[in-house]
Amino acid sequence: MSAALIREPAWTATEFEAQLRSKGAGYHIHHPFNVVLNSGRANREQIRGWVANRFYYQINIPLKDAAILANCPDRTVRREWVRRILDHDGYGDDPGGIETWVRLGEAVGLQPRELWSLEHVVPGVRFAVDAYVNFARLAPWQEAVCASLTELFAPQIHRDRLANWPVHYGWIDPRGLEYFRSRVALANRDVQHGLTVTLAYFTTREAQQRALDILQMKLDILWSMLDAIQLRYGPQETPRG
Ligand code: AHQ
Repeated sequence: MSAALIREPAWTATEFEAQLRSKGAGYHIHHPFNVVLNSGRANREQIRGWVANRFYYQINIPLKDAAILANCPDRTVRREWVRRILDHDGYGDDPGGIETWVRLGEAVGLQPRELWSLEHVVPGVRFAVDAYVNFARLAPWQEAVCASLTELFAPQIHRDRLANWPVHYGWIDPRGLEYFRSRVALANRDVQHGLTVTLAYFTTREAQQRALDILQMKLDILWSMLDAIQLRYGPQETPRG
Protein backbone atom coordinates (compact mmCIF):
# COMPACT_ATOMS: atom_id res chain seq x y z
CA MET A 1 0.00 0.00 0.00
CA SER A 2 1.52 3.32 -1.03
CA ALA A 3 2.16 5.73 1.84
CA ALA A 4 0.50 8.42 -0.29
CA LEU A 5 -2.91 6.75 0.10
CA ILE A 6 -2.76 7.19 3.87
CA ARG A 7 -2.87 10.96 3.39
CA GLU A 8 -5.65 10.82 0.74
CA PRO A 9 -9.19 11.61 1.93
CA ALA A 10 -11.66 8.71 1.80
CA TRP A 11 -14.00 8.51 -1.21
CA THR A 12 -17.65 9.34 -0.55
CA ALA A 13 -19.95 6.30 -0.53
CA THR A 14 -21.16 7.29 -4.01
CA GLU A 15 -17.65 7.53 -5.40
CA PHE A 16 -16.54 4.33 -3.63
CA GLU A 17 -19.49 2.42 -5.15
CA ALA A 18 -18.68 3.88 -8.57
CA GLN A 19 -15.07 2.69 -8.18
CA LEU A 20 -16.30 -0.81 -7.27
CA ARG A 21 -18.66 -0.87 -10.25
CA SER A 22 -15.91 0.30 -12.59
CA LYS A 23 -14.13 -3.02 -11.92
CA GLY A 24 -16.84 -4.61 -14.05
CA ALA A 25 -14.56 -4.03 -17.03
CA GLY A 26 -12.64 -7.12 -15.85
CA TYR A 27 -15.70 -9.31 -15.27
CA HIS A 28 -15.73 -12.77 -16.90
CA ILE A 29 -18.61 -11.69 -19.12
CA HIS A 30 -15.75 -10.34 -21.27
CA HIS A 31 -13.68 -13.54 -21.20
CA PRO A 32 -13.19 -15.01 -24.70
CA PHE A 33 -14.72 -18.34 -23.60
CA ASN A 34 -17.85 -16.58 -22.36
CA VAL A 35 -18.04 -14.59 -25.62
CA VAL A 36 -17.88 -17.86 -27.59
CA LEU A 37 -20.47 -19.44 -25.26
CA ASN A 38 -22.97 -16.58 -25.58
CA SER A 39 -22.48 -16.01 -29.31
CA GLY A 40 -23.51 -19.55 -30.23
CA ARG A 41 -20.05 -20.72 -31.22
CA ALA A 42 -19.57 -23.26 -28.42
CA ASN A 43 -19.85 -26.95 -29.27
CA ARG A 44 -21.60 -29.50 -27.04
CA GLU A 45 -18.38 -30.68 -25.38
CA GLN A 46 -17.43 -27.09 -24.49
CA ILE A 47 -20.87 -26.42 -23.01
CA ARG A 48 -20.84 -29.69 -21.04
CA GLY A 49 -17.30 -28.90 -19.85
CA TRP A 50 -18.37 -25.45 -18.68
CA VAL A 51 -21.46 -26.79 -16.87
CA ALA A 52 -19.48 -29.59 -15.18
CA ASN A 53 -16.67 -27.26 -14.07
CA ARG A 54 -18.96 -24.45 -12.87
CA PHE A 55 -20.78 -27.10 -10.80
CA TYR A 56 -17.69 -27.23 -8.57
CA TYR A 57 -18.06 -23.45 -8.01
CA GLN A 58 -21.78 -23.79 -7.28
CA ILE A 59 -21.42 -26.55 -4.66
CA ASN A 60 -18.70 -24.55 -2.91
CA ILE A 61 -20.69 -21.31 -2.61
CA PRO A 62 -22.57 -22.58 0.50
CA LEU A 63 -19.25 -23.59 2.09
CA LYS A 64 -17.91 -20.11 1.37
CA ASP A 65 -21.01 -18.46 2.78
CA ALA A 66 -20.95 -20.74 5.86
CA ALA A 67 -17.33 -19.63 6.44
CA ILE A 68 -18.52 -16.01 6.41
CA LEU A 69 -21.29 -16.86 8.89
CA ALA A 70 -18.80 -18.66 11.14
CA ASN A 71 -16.58 -15.58 11.22
CA CYS A 72 -19.41 -13.04 11.62
CA PRO A 73 -20.47 -12.11 15.23
CA ASP A 74 -23.23 -9.80 13.98
CA ARG A 75 -26.61 -11.54 14.21
CA THR A 76 -28.30 -8.94 12.01
CA VAL A 77 -25.83 -9.67 9.21
CA ARG A 78 -26.08 -13.46 9.75
CA ARG A 79 -29.88 -13.40 9.53
CA GLU A 80 -29.50 -11.90 6.05
CA TRP A 81 -26.46 -13.86 4.93
CA VAL A 82 -27.87 -17.29 5.87
CA ARG A 83 -30.42 -16.92 3.05
CA ARG A 84 -27.61 -17.39 0.55
CA ILE A 85 -26.92 -20.90 1.87
CA LEU A 86 -30.60 -21.82 1.68
CA ASP A 87 -30.79 -20.38 -1.86
CA HIS A 88 -28.20 -22.94 -2.98
CA ASP A 89 -28.81 -25.91 -0.69
CA GLY A 90 -32.57 -25.58 -0.82
CA TYR A 91 -35.05 -25.27 2.02
CA GLY A 92 -38.37 -27.04 2.59
CA ASP A 93 -39.97 -27.56 -0.83
CA ASP A 94 -37.41 -25.33 -2.59
CA PRO A 95 -34.80 -27.73 -4.09
CA GLY A 96 -32.24 -24.89 -4.25
CA GLY A 97 -29.73 -23.68 -6.83
CA ILE A 98 -27.42 -26.70 -6.68
CA GLU A 99 -30.32 -29.00 -7.61
CA THR A 100 -31.33 -26.55 -10.34
CA TRP A 101 -27.78 -26.68 -11.71
CA VAL A 102 -28.08 -30.50 -11.83
CA ARG A 103 -31.15 -29.94 -14.03
CA LEU A 104 -28.98 -27.71 -16.27
CA GLY A 105 -26.50 -30.58 -16.41
CA GLU A 106 -29.20 -33.00 -17.57
CA ALA A 107 -30.39 -30.46 -20.17
CA VAL A 108 -26.90 -30.38 -21.73
CA GLY A 109 -26.48 -34.17 -21.52
CA LEU A 110 -24.67 -34.67 -18.20
CA GLN A 111 -26.17 -37.24 -15.85
CA PRO A 112 -26.34 -36.25 -12.14
CA ARG A 113 -23.85 -39.01 -11.19
CA GLU A 114 -21.35 -37.64 -13.74
CA LEU A 115 -21.77 -34.08 -12.46
CA TRP A 116 -21.46 -35.07 -8.80
CA SER A 117 -18.39 -37.25 -9.56
CA LEU A 118 -16.48 -34.01 -10.34
CA GLU A 119 -14.54 -36.12 -12.86
CA HIS A 120 -14.52 -33.25 -15.40
CA VAL A 121 -13.28 -30.54 -13.00
CA VAL A 122 -9.91 -29.30 -14.29
CA PRO A 123 -7.08 -28.42 -11.83
CA GLY A 124 -7.24 -24.67 -12.52
CA VAL A 125 -10.95 -24.54 -11.67
CA ARG A 126 -10.50 -26.60 -8.49
CA PHE A 127 -7.58 -24.37 -7.45
CA ALA A 128 -9.45 -21.11 -8.10
CA VAL A 129 -12.62 -22.23 -6.29
CA ASP A 130 -10.66 -23.59 -3.32
CA ALA A 131 -8.78 -20.27 -3.15
CA TYR A 132 -12.12 -18.46 -2.85
CA VAL A 133 -13.40 -20.75 -0.08
CA ASN A 134 -10.11 -20.55 1.82
CA PHE A 135 -10.08 -16.75 1.50
CA ALA A 136 -13.55 -16.66 3.09
CA ARG A 137 -12.36 -18.94 5.91
CA LEU A 138 -9.25 -16.87 6.73
CA ALA A 139 -10.07 -13.25 5.88
CA PRO A 140 -12.15 -10.88 8.04
CA TRP A 141 -15.79 -11.66 7.22
CA GLN A 142 -16.30 -8.14 5.79
CA GLU A 143 -13.53 -8.80 3.26
CA ALA A 144 -15.22 -12.04 2.16
CA VAL A 145 -18.48 -10.10 1.81
CA CYS A 146 -16.65 -7.60 -0.40
CA ALA A 147 -15.36 -10.46 -2.59
CA SER A 148 -18.95 -11.52 -3.32
CA LEU A 149 -19.58 -8.17 -5.05
CA THR A 150 -18.61 -9.59 -8.45
CA GLU A 151 -22.35 -10.33 -8.41
CA LEU A 152 -22.84 -6.62 -9.11
CA PHE A 153 -22.18 -7.69 -12.69
CA ALA A 154 -23.95 -11.07 -12.61
CA PRO A 155 -27.54 -10.11 -13.55
CA GLN A 156 -26.38 -9.13 -17.06
CA ILE A 157 -24.48 -12.40 -17.62
CA HIS A 158 -27.54 -14.39 -16.59
CA ARG A 159 -29.81 -12.29 -18.82
CA ASP A 160 -27.39 -12.84 -21.72
CA ARG A 161 -27.63 -16.61 -21.30
CA LEU A 162 -31.42 -16.52 -21.07
CA ALA A 163 -31.55 -14.43 -24.27
CA ASN A 164 -28.87 -16.23 -26.30
CA TRP A 165 -28.82 -19.92 -25.38
CA PRO A 166 -32.37 -20.69 -26.60
CA VAL A 167 -31.50 -18.97 -29.92
CA HIS A 168 -28.14 -20.66 -30.47
CA TYR A 169 -28.52 -23.97 -28.67
CA GLY A 170 -31.94 -25.35 -29.65
CA TRP A 171 -30.78 -28.78 -28.43
CA ILE A 172 -30.80 -27.58 -24.80
CA ASP A 173 -34.20 -27.86 -23.12
CA PRO A 174 -34.98 -24.23 -22.07
CA ARG A 175 -36.33 -25.55 -18.75
CA GLY A 176 -32.68 -26.35 -17.96
CA LEU A 177 -31.92 -22.61 -17.88
CA GLU A 178 -34.01 -22.10 -14.72
CA TYR A 179 -30.87 -21.50 -12.64
CA PHE A 180 -30.00 -18.37 -14.63
CA ARG A 181 -33.61 -17.18 -14.37
CA SER A 182 -33.53 -17.61 -10.59
CA ARG A 183 -30.25 -15.73 -10.10
CA VAL A 184 -31.22 -12.41 -11.72
CA ALA A 185 -33.43 -11.41 -8.77
CA LEU A 186 -31.30 -13.18 -6.13
CA ALA A 187 -28.07 -11.52 -7.33
CA ASN A 188 -29.72 -8.10 -7.14
CA ARG A 189 -30.90 -8.84 -3.58
CA ASP A 190 -27.50 -10.18 -2.56
CA VAL A 191 -25.47 -7.25 -3.80
CA GLN A 192 -27.64 -4.67 -2.03
CA HIS A 193 -26.70 -6.31 1.27
CA GLY A 194 -23.07 -6.88 0.24
CA LEU A 195 -22.71 -3.24 -0.80
CA THR A 196 -24.19 -1.99 2.48
CA VAL A 197 -21.65 -4.01 4.48
CA THR A 198 -18.76 -3.02 2.19
CA LEU A 199 -19.51 0.72 2.09
CA ALA A 200 -19.83 0.76 5.90
CA TYR A 201 -16.66 -1.23 6.66
CA PHE A 202 -14.03 0.14 4.25
CA THR A 203 -14.05 3.79 5.37
CA THR A 204 -10.52 5.12 4.79
CA ARG A 205 -8.97 5.66 1.36
CA GLU A 206 -6.43 2.95 2.16
CA ALA A 207 -9.22 0.51 3.19
CA GLN A 208 -11.21 1.41 0.08
CA GLN A 209 -8.20 0.51 -2.08
CA ARG A 210 -8.03 -2.80 -0.18
CA ALA A 211 -11.69 -3.40 -1.14
CA LEU A 212 -10.89 -2.77 -4.81
CA ASP A 213 -7.95 -5.20 -4.55
CA ILE A 214 -10.22 -7.85 -2.99
CA LEU A 215 -12.77 -7.41 -5.77
CA GLN A 216 -9.96 -7.72 -8.34
CA MET A 217 -8.83 -10.98 -6.68
CA LYS A 218 -12.36 -12.39 -7.06
CA LEU A 219 -12.56 -11.17 -10.68
CA ASP A 220 -9.26 -13.00 -11.26
CA ILE A 221 -10.73 -16.15 -9.67
CA LEU A 222 -13.66 -16.11 -12.10
CA TRP A 223 -11.42 -15.21 -15.06
CA SER A 224 -8.89 -17.94 -14.30
CA MET A 225 -11.69 -20.52 -14.09
CA LEU A 226 -12.60 -19.74 -17.70
CA ASP A 227 -8.90 -19.73 -18.68
CA ALA A 228 -8.59 -23.29 -17.33
CA ILE A 229 -11.85 -24.40 -18.98
CA GLN A 230 -10.79 -22.93 -22.33
CA LEU A 231 -7.35 -24.55 -22.10
CA ARG A 232 -9.04 -27.95 -21.66
CA TYR A 233 -11.99 -27.59 -24.04
CA GLY A 234 -10.89 -24.86 -26.47
CA PRO A 235 -11.37 -23.00 -28.65
CA GLN A 236 -7.62 -22.50 -28.82
CA GLU A 237 -7.89 -19.48 -31.10
CA THR A 238 -10.65 -17.11 -30.02
CA PRO A 239 -11.95 -14.31 -32.24
CA ARG A 240 -10.90 -10.83 -31.14
CA GLY A 241 -13.65 -8.88 -29.35
O1 AHQ B 1 -24.57 -18.34 -9.50
C1 AHQ B 1 -23.72 -17.51 -8.88
C2 AHQ B 1 -23.76 -17.32 -7.50
O2 AHQ B 1 -24.67 -17.97 -6.77
C3 AHQ B 1 -22.83 -16.47 -6.91
C4 AHQ B 1 -22.65 -16.14 -5.48
C5 AHQ B 1 -21.69 -14.97 -5.54
C6 AHQ B 1 -20.62 -15.02 -4.49
O3 AHQ B 1 -20.98 -15.18 -3.31
O4 AHQ B 1 -19.42 -14.87 -4.84
N1 AHQ B 1 -21.12 -15.01 -6.87
C7 AHQ B 1 -21.89 -15.79 -7.67
C8 AHQ B 1 -21.83 -15.96 -9.06
C9 AHQ B 1 -22.76 -16.84 -9.66
N2 AHQ B 1 -22.80 -17.05 -11.00
C10 AHQ B 1 -21.67 -16.62 -11.81
C11 AHQ B 1 -22.01 -16.78 -13.28
O5 AHQ B 1 -21.27 -16.28 -14.13
O6 AHQ B 1 -23.02 -17.47 -13.54
C12 AHQ B 1 -21.25 -15.25 -11.40
C13 AHQ B 1 -20.77 -15.34 -9.94
C14 AHQ B 1 -20.23 -14.01 -9.51
O7 AHQ B 1 -20.36 -13.02 -10.22
O8 AHQ B 1 -19.53 -13.96 -8.46
